[in-house]
Amino acid sequence: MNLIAMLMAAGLSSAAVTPEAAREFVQAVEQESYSHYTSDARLAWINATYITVDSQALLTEANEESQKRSLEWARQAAKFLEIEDQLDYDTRRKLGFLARSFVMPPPNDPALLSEMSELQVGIPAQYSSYRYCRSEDECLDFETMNNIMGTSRDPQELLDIWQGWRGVSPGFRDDYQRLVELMNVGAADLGFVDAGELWRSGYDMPADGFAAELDRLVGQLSPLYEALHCHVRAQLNAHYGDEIAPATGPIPAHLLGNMWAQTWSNIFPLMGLEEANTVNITEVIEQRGIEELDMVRIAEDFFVSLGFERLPETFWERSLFLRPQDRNVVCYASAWNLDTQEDVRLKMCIQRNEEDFSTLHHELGHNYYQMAYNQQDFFYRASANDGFHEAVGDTLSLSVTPEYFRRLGWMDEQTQSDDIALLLKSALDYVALVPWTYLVDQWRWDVFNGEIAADEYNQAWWDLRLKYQGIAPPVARDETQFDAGAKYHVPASVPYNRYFLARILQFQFHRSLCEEAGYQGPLHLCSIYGSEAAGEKLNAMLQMGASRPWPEALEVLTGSRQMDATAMADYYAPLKTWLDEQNEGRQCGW
Ligand code: X8Z
Ligand code: ZN
Repeated sequence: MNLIAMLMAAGLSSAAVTPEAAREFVQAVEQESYSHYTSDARLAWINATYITVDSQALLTEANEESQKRSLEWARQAAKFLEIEDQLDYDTRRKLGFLARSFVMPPPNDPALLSEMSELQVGIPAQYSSYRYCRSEDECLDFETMNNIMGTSRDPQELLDIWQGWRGVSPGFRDDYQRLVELMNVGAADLGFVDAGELWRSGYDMPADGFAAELDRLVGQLSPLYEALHCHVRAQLNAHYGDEIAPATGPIPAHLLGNMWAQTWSNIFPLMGLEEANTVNITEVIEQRGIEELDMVRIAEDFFVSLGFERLPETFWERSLFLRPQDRNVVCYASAWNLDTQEDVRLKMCIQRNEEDFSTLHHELGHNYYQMAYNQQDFFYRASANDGFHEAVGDTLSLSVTPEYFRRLGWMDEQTQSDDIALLLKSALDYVALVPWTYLVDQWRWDVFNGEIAADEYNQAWWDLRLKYQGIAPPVARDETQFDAGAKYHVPASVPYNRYFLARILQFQFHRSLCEEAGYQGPLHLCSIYGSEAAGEKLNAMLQMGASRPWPEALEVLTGSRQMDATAMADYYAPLKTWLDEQNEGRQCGW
């Protein structure tokens, strides 16, 4: 049924703005949205696992159609929201979703809308098709390059790979700039100041309040981050010397073990605690011959130990687990649900290492969330807010402890683990992520609101990285480059604050689940593995989906309605004390 027919069927005319009409409208639209969901998802899946001219063209067309539909619905929803005081809870909440759940707000003008749809598909396709040729006959894909960033200690090689990857983005800098303009037109057409305000408006609180909330949370964690930065910089200096890794000022971005210096655990061996008894998961994977699919099974087993069902057979049949050799795919890991029921899938080019072991828990967290809320109304088949979706699997990763390794038989009973080493390794990922996950959208918000002009993209990017992360580029950068664009989520227009929220939430979740599991002791040694009580508690929140404002979902799991970074700060408190001792006499900051 097309839109007009649907509105007629719902007995609507533009004049009928009544609670009854609003309810019927929401019901009809919910049904129609659902009827398009699977075919749209299949097209997106095909395009992500088979990037060709044809799959892109089909997806572009379908995008355009669905954007047009959403736009009509958003307009109508806005009208009904004028009488929101008279509406029942569900109608009001669902209308709110219809009016503002856009990441890429479509402009009213059909020509602009179509242009946007093309960029929306084309820019990520360019990103995913990139290879860096370091010699005439050696062209590298992203996974290979990221592996080198994680394992090489040769500064020349690191620099070469770091620069080489940044060849991915200059080619779409102009396209991105145009996309920003179009998104702002679309946001304005929907009644928002700009696309950034629209992005900030999806959190059951005023957009400004949300921005202030992030500032509060990042502030709670900055002493911990600065202590970590100070110690890491000193260790890098000891390893590489003043020329490569100066003892003061910002850390050069190519030395931290990751393409974007976002997680740092790959340089744990340089932290001077090599002798500590932590389990090196990469080594275990190699020594025990654990294959890619075995890694997925291990992550699945964790969920099963909490009382969740096994993944459906179709998951194993339909997922993409390895990078195909014969075609371009979007390798960046993501978890899908093709029918909002049981057709869940993973799309990932799994590497047999510790980083991907953790990413697998992250991705299955998405899939289990999707299945937990599949009994909700269609519009509520989403997470409480986007940070919740990103936090589930990472919460489980905090339970990957020595106790868990013992249960897997990866560590013998006698081996004593070193608490500081464990905490440091974990902080190199999760604490390092804090300023990074905060600043990516600080940059985008300022790009959207014009504070960062189109000819300042790169300078502004590095200013933010310096300010919040204390990181600097290893070679001079200029405006012919587009270093923000070298991060997947920028060309793919995936909002990034969700990962910041997830850092805060995962520690709140972990604390509550450990309590539920009856655990007593330091939280970094708690593993909820095998606790059905914890699983039940988690599931109680997951199955709510987006049906209630996120503070209520948070309350169900943690008893609190507030996001609170003290759970994270407390978790790392013993490390903070140790770092402060190490840093004594050092000049910290940058
Ligand atoms: O993109 C992801 C997931 C998919 S939603 C692998 N993450 C962020 C990133 O890699 O940049 C997880 C942590 C941060
Ligand atoms: Zn994710």
